[in-house]
Amino acid sequence: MAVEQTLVLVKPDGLVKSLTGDIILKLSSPKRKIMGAKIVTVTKELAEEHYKHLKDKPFFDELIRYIMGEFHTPRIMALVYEGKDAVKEIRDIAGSTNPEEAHPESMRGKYGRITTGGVFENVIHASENKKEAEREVKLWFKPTELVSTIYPVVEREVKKKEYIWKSDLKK
Ligand code: 3AN
Repeated sequence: MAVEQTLVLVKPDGLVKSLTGDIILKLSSPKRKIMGAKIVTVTKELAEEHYKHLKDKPFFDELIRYIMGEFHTPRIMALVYEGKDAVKEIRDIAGSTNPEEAHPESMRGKYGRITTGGVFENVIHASENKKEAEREVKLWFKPTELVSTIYPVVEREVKKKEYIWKSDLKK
C-alpha cells in the first residue's frame, strides 16, 4: 500500500456537538500522521469550489449554507492526514454519505442525522479518492501550512499586507 494524503473536515455540526476530540481520537493511529490542521471560516467561494461536483443537485444551496455554518457555527476544522492507505481507511472511519445507511460505529453512523429539510448533516468530510484528496488538500491548505511539502512547490515573490500582533510592532 502506498503512502497517501487525505483531507478531513470536521463540519460545523461536528464542532457545535464537541466532536473534534472524539474524531481525532478515532483517526489516531501509529500508521498515520497529521500534516496540517486549522480552524477555517468557510467562504461561499471555498464551499462552492469544494462541492463543485454537486452543483446540479437539488440540495446544493442547503449544502453550501450547511458547510458555511449557517445552521451551527461559522467554522470547520480542516486536517491533512498522511499514511498507508489513508484515503480508504479514513473514509471507512467516516462512514457512508447517508448517515442512516452508515455503519453504526462509523462517525457518520454515530453522530450524523438527516434534517427535516433533507440535508445530510454528517459531521465529517473525508476525501473520496487520491485524486480528489490532492485537489482538496491544495484547495484548503497553502504549502506553508503543512509540515512538509507533500506536492511539488515553486517559489514566488509576493508583496502583500499582513496582520501582526500589535504588541509585536517595534517602534
Ligand atoms: P461524501 O461527503 O460522502 O464524499 P458527496 O461528496 O456525494 O459525499 O456529498 C457531499 C455532501 O453533500 C455530503 N457529505 C452530504 O452532507 C451532502 N449530501 C450528499 N448527498 C446528499 C443527499 N442525497 N441529500 C442531502 N445531502 C446530501
